[in-house]
Amino acid sequence: MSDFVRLTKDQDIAVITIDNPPVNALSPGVTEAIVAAVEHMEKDDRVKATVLIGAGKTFIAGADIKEFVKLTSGQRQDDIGILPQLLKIENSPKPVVVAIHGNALGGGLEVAQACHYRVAAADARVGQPEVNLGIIPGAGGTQRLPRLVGIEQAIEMCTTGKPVKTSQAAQFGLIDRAIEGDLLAGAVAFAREIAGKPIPKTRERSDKLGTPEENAAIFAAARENARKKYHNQICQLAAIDAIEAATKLPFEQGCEEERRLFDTCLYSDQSKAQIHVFFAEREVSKIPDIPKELPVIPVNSIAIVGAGTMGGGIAMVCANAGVPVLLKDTDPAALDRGIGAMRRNYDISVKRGRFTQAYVDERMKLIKTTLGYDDFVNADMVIEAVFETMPLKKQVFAELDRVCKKGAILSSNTSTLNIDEIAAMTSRPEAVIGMHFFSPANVMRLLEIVRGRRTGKEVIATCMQLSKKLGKVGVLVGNCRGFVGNRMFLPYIREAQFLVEEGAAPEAVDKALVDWGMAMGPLAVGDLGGLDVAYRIRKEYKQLETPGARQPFLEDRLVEMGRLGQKTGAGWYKYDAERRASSDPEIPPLVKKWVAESGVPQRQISAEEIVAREIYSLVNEGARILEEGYALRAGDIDTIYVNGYAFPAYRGGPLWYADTVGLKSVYDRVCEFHRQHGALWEPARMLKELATSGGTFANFQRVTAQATD
Ligand code: T1G
Ligand code: NAD
Repeated sequence: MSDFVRLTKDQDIAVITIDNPPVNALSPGVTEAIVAAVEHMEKDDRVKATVLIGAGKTFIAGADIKEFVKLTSGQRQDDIGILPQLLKIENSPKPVVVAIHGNALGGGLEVAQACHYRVAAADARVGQPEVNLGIIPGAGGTQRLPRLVGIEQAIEMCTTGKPVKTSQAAQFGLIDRAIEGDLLAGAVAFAREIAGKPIPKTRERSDKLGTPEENAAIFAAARENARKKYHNQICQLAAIDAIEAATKLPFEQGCEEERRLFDTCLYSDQSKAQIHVFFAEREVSKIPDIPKELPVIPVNSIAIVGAGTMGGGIAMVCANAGVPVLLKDTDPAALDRGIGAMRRNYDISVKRGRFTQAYVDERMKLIKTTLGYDDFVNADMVIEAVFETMPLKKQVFAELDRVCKKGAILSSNTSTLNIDEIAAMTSRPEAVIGMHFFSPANVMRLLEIVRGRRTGKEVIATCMQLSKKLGKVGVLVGNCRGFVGNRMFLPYIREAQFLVEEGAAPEAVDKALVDWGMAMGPLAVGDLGGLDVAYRIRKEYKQLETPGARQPFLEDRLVEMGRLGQKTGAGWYKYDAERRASSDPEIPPLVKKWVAESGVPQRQISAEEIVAREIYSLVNEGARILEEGYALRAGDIDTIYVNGYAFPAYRGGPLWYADTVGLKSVYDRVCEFHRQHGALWEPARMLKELATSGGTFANFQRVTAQATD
C-alpha cells in the first residue's frame, strides 16, 4: 500500500487510514491511494464493508492548494483529477463509511459525499470553503451536496464557505450518525449495521433537487444576495450556477459544467489573490531568526491594565480562549463600564447564536476585576491598554516592573507610541513587546506584534504562538511610528482629505473605494473610529511632518467644530440613533468655504484617480516599510491589510495588488502624483528598484524584522 494510507481490519470491517500530515490534504497520489485501498478490499471476501478515516488531528482538509498554484503558474500541466477517482469509490460493490473528525473541507467533504455513508465525531466540522480561495468545489461537490442537503443549504454552504458542525450536518442529512466517544469504534459498528443492505449512491438521488418552478425563485434570490454581499466577486455566482446545473442536468453533465466554472474561477486574478492570502496568513508565523522549536513561556493567566474600549475587548478574547483574566482600572465606575460593555457584546453574540448563555457565563467567570496591582504578581503576562499618552504608559510600566514576577511578559496595546521608550522604563526591556489589537478587539482578527530593540526571542515566539490560541492572525512588525497598519493608513486617509479639498465630494471618494472593493470608504472609517483619534495623532506628531509638505485641513476643521463622527452623530456624514449614515447637507457649503479660504484649485476628479491615489498611497508606504525592514515580507503587509483594514482578499492585499497591476505602471503613476502633488508622493526606493528591475514585492524576502532605527 502507499505511504498515504494504512490498511487494517477489524474482523469483517476494513479500515483505511489516510495519513498525509499536517491536514491530510489530497496531495498528488493520495486519492489514488485511497481508491487502490478500496479496490483492494473489494477483492477480499471476508470484508463486508470499509471505513475510511483520517490519521492525526483531522479528516481531509481538501485538495492540496499548493497544486493549484503550480497549475495556474504553469509549473504543472496535467489535471488534478480527483472527480474520476471518487466515482470509483462510489461504484464500489461494498459500502464505504467515512468517519470524520476535525475537519472535512472542500475535496475532503467531496470524498465523504462520494462514500456511501458518513459518520462524524460530535465536534467535527464539514464544509465547502472553496470560495475563500476564489474557486468553487471542483470534485463533484456542487452536484452531490444539493442531492444530500437540498438546494438552499447547498447554496448557503458553497457561497458562504462556512463549515457546519456535526449536529447541523446531521439535521441536513449530510451526516448519517454523530458518534460520541471512540470514533473508529463507532464507525466500525455502524459499518457492520449497514453491511449487506442496498448501497445508496449520492449521485443517483434526486429527491432533494426540487422542481424548476420551485427552484427558479431560490436561484434568483441567491444570485441577488450574492451580488450584494460578494460585490465584484465571481466565485459565489459560479457556485450558484453549478448547483443550478445539478438541478437541470444529468450528474455527469453537471460535473462537466462544474468543471468549466471551476477553471474559470481558478485561473482568475481573484483566486490567485485569495490563494496568496491563504498562504501569506500561514507564512506570517515563520520568523527567520526565531527557530520553530524555541521554547515558549507558558501563558496561563493574563492581567490587563485599562478596562476601556480595547481592554474590555481584549479581556473577552482571552476569556474566549480559556485564559483567566485580571482586569484593572482606576475606579469602580470605569470597571463597571468595562464589564457592562463586555456583557453587551456577549449579549449580541448570544442573540446571533454564536455563543450560548451558558458559554458566556463560563467566560465571564474567568474575568476578575481589581483596582490595584496586588495580584499582578501571579500574572504570566500583562497587556496594558490605558490612555494613549507616553507619560501614563511610562508610569504604568514602571509600576509593572515593580510588581510583576520574573519572567512575566509586559506588553502594550499602544497604537502609535515607541515600544523602546516604554521598555526603557523597566529593568527588563527583553520582556517588553507591543501587542497591538484592532478595534473591536473581540472581532478583528489582526494582531500586530511589535518587536522592540531588546525584545527577547522567546517573548516573541510566545506571543506569536499565543496569537493563534487567541484566534488572531499575529504578524511581527518593527517599532516605527504607527507600526505597519496605521503607518500606511495615515497617507491613505490624508489622500482622501486632499481629494475632497481638490473638488471630489466625500461620498464620491468613499463610493469609489467601496465600488473597488473596500468594505468601507476612508472618510466613513474616520467617522467610525472617531475623527478626534487621527486629529490627536496629527497634533502629537506635527513636528515630525516633512517641512513645507502639504497638510490636510478639512478633518481638523470638522473636529474643531465638534463633528467627531459616529460618536457625536456627525462627522463627514450625519448618523441616526442606529448609527446609520446619510449625506449631511451642511458639509458641501462648509467644505466649499474652507477650500475657498485655502485657495486649493478645484477640478473634476474621476473614480479611477481616487482609487489610484488611495491604493497607491498604501503601496508606496508599504514599500518604504519593507525597505526599512519594519515588515518581513510583502505577504505580511497584505495579511495586515486584509485582516485589519477590510482590504478585499480577492485583490490580495496592497502589495499583491500592485504586483498584479505591474510595478512599472504603479511606479509611473506614483511619479506622476509626485510631480502633481509634491514631496508626500516621493516614490519609495524599493518601488523604484523593483519597477525598474522587473521585480515584484512577492519575491522580496528579508532575513529579520528590524527592531528600531
Ligand atoms: N492544501 C495544502 N496545504 C494545506 C491545506 C490544503 N488544503 N490546508 C492546510 N494546509 C497547510 C497550511 O498551509 C499549513 O502549512 C499547515 O497545513 C497547517 O495549516 C477539489 C478545489 C484545515 C482548518 O480551503 O482551512 O478542496 O504553514 O496552519 O490552523 O473541490 O488549514 O505549516 O507549512 O491552517 O489547524 C479546500 C484549507 C481546498 C481548507 C486547519 N480546503 N485549510 O487549520 O492549520 S480546495 C480548504 C484550512 C478544494 C475541491 C477544492 C486550515 C484547517 P504550514 P493551518 P490549522
Ligand atoms: P479608552 O479611553 O477607551 O480606555 C482607557 C482606559 O484606561 C480607561 O478606562 C481608563 O480609566 C483606564 N486607565 C487610565 N489610566 C489607568 C491606570 N493607571 N490604570 C488602569 N486603568 C487606567 O481607550 P482605548 O480606546 O481602549 O485605548 C487604550 C489603548 O489602546 C491606547 O493605547 C490606544 O492607542 C490603543 N488602541 C486603541 C484602539 C481603538 O480603536 N480605540 C485600537 C488599537 C489600540
